[in-house]
Amino acid sequence: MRASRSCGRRKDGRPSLHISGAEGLYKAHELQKILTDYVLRAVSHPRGMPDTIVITVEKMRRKPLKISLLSFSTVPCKSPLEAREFLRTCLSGVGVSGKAIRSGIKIVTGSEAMRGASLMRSESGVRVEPDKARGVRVSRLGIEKMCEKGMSRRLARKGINSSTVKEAIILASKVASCEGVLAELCVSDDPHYTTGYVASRTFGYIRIPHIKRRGSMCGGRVFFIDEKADVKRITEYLEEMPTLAESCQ
Ligand code: WAQ
Ligand code: MG
Repeated sequence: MRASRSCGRRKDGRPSLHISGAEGLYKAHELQKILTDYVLRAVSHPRGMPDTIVITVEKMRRKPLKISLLSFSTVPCKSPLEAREFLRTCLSGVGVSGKAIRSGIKIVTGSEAMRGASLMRSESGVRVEPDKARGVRVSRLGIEKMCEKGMSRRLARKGINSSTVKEAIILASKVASCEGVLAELCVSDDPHYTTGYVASRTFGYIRIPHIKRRGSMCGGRVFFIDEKADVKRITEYLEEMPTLAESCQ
């Protein structure tokens, strides 16, 4: 699902403002409920009322690839400044250069939220996503029923069993499973949602409270990739390969 609002032609040539997006892999009998949920989500989003909602439903013709769900944790963090210190340490620990980290922070704190994510070379900090205005949109991702139950139970114990957190962990797990991706940085574009995360195969999914100030419309995602990684192969995997998270710790 993608929901947007037209706002005249903007400086960058983009005709509309991104409001909300969502995607998943579901069984046919779940379709009616999911469509209702997605429409409701689009029309009650804190970024505002959309004037266009596009929903695409596709039958998957290949079996989803089984991937493992990342482990998750939360760091105690009280301010955007502390958040930056923490995410710098995590990202440099997996080989992302200071330059790339600075460029990544610029993207997720910019007010022009993209619909998708930026792909960034982890040494040079060069952005290589094919469409800079749209970004790469991770799609065709789901979670196996038992795995979801286990995850919900563990999140509920911490009082954070929301669809925002669950969808973010599922997305981060697919991104981390992609060969050539080192790490991800995410800040929600919802003005009231101030918890972001960093994720990687090495350190899992780490939630970072107060990564942005309340009320800010900024947000975004950056996938840091190997300096020499094949951009086309990564984009195809993230956008098109169906994946199902299944193994839960
Ligand atoms: N593929 C690529 N990028 C995406 C996708 C996607 N499927 N969905 C969103 N983005 C990008 C896009 O640039 C958005 O502006 C940005 O990410 C933020 O999206 O554990 O809600 O849907 O409490 O606002 C983190 C949860 C929530 C932290 C993240 O992101 C926690 C969130 P949002
Ligand atoms: Mg959002």
